[in-house]
Amino acid sequence: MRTALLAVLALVTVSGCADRSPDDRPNIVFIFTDDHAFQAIGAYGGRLASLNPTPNIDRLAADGMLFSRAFVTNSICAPSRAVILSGMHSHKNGVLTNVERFDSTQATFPALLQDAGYQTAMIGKWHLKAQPMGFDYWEVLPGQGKYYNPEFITVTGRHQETGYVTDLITDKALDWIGRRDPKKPFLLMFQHKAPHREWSPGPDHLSMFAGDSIPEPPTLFDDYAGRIPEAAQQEMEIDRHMDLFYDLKVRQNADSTARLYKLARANYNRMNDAQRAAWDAAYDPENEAFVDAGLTGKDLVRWKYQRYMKDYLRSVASVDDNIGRLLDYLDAQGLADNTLVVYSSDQGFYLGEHGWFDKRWMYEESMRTPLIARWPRVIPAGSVNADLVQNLDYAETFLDVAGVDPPEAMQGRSLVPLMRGDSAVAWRDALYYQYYEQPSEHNVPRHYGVRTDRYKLIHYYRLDEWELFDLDNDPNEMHSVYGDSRYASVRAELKERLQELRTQYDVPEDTRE
Ligand code: SGN
Ligand code: CA
Repeated sequence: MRTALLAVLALVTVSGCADRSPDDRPNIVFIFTDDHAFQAIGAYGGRLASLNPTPNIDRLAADGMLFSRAFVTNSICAPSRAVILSGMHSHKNGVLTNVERFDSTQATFPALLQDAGYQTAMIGKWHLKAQPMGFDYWEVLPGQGKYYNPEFITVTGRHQETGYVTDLITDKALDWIGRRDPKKPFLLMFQHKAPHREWSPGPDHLSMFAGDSIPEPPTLFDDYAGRIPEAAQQEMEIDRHMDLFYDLKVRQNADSTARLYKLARANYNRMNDAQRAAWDAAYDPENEAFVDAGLTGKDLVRWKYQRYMKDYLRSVASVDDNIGRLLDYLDAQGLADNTLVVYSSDQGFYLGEHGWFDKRWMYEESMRTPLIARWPRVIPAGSVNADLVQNLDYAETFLDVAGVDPPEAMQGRSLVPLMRGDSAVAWRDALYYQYYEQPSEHNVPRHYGVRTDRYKLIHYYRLDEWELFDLDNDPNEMHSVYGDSRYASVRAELKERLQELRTQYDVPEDTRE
């Protein structure tokens, strides 16, 4: 199949057609961030929207389609990336947790697009351990990467650059688009490190939101009473687990563990003199006032939440500015009309909901992910789609856009019919989810489950505990109704649906240690 396609392309080139009529298959720009919660995107509305955090991402939504119910299959970084590249669930692509190395030789959509004559590039956070494959050009951060003066890896080795990571990744992306062969379509994977922990803002945004009070979520002081007992034993609370120095930049009052203290010092020491001077000027006065105030209890949690959210939104603001640079560039080059631009993140994130930061759980804030697509030739401007879509669908979507047949083994579905606004398309009614990374940082138990339009059933399979949420009555997932007799038939139906999905996706028992 691939060979046949290559032969056709070779013929086209040999006969000179390519010169007379350029290959006008659509370009694809995949903008991907790390841990960007939909709650922190203006176009998604919600309690933070009035702060106007993302005017450029919102521009994509205004000119394209916002998917209001987009989810991941496994809410953690490397697994999400592997699902996106392979179009298969974690148990099929081999990356169950952040620990496994991605097998880059398996079929991925970039490699298939490259075979089909696309120019392909991967720039920014990769996080899959193996060397990237299927790209004409790649330049990636080692592991998580650093915010200030980061190292990059290319095919020739590793080097360090001066500057802020989000700006540098954008410089490289624009540079690559400028260097490509304009006669061929391209795929650009433009993948940011921000706004991942430790949420270090760039030099242009250090004082943003300084005088603002960020609205709190209603569940900031959750007591976990309505959930499995282990919900109270996670290690991702703003109160108990967020570090003053590493996470919140209060070097004047470190309460750090040795590990986090070392990380915090290393981040601070990476900055050059000018960067550090700007940093200190922004943080020191507030930090000193904080130390003097000697806050405790809920007041301390509230202060930590404010500092967390401001740094998170500042990191997002830099991403958004840089997306603006990219969109302006596409406009200026006349590329916007025939380019599918997709905005997404590797999963959602807790912005204080349930008192948390981080992700991993099948609860809405982390199972959901932002998904916005602009493609002026196909997608009606300002449209919203509420179907249950997943990161599992991206690979087949991109192949469809390029007119390439997906391999049999891929498990998602192309979103192109939804993008066209085709209301006749029969869509899935349930999503499968599984999280595997336990024991691990943040102490979230392994679980799998099903989410439908209205309900979510979660099985903590090593604890043999269950939760069931009625999302219409309890959108914040505070009270599991698993044991409520009024939900007996719903529970039975969902268990059956869960089993069907496990069969459909060919999910084996997780017998790992
Ligand atoms: C680091 C962070 C965690 C985070 C994981 C996974 N800790 O280990 O808070 O959950 O990354 O993030 S840190 O103290 O080292 O910052 S992921 O995006 O790679 O999945
Ligand atoms: Ca991540």
